[in-house]
Amino acid sequence: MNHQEVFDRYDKDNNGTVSISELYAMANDLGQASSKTDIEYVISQFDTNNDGVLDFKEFSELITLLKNSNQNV
Ligand SMILES: [Ca+2]
Ligand SMILES: [Ca+2]
Repeated sequence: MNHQEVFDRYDKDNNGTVSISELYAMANDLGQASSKTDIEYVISQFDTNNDGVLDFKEFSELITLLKNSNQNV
């Protein structure tokens, strides 16, 4: 899957951003048992415009990092 496909898959409500709850669902999907606190931390690391959610560009950075750490996404 390319980044756009991953983004579309996890942007469940198709509003163009991945929220904490959407990223939480993604982490569970990937077998990464994460608490909401972990997810909030991840979002804070990638949320460059500080709106509390990840847009495609921000999400893409996260996917790049996950791929580099050999996560199967
Ligand atoms: Ca969304
Ligand atoms: Ca953002």
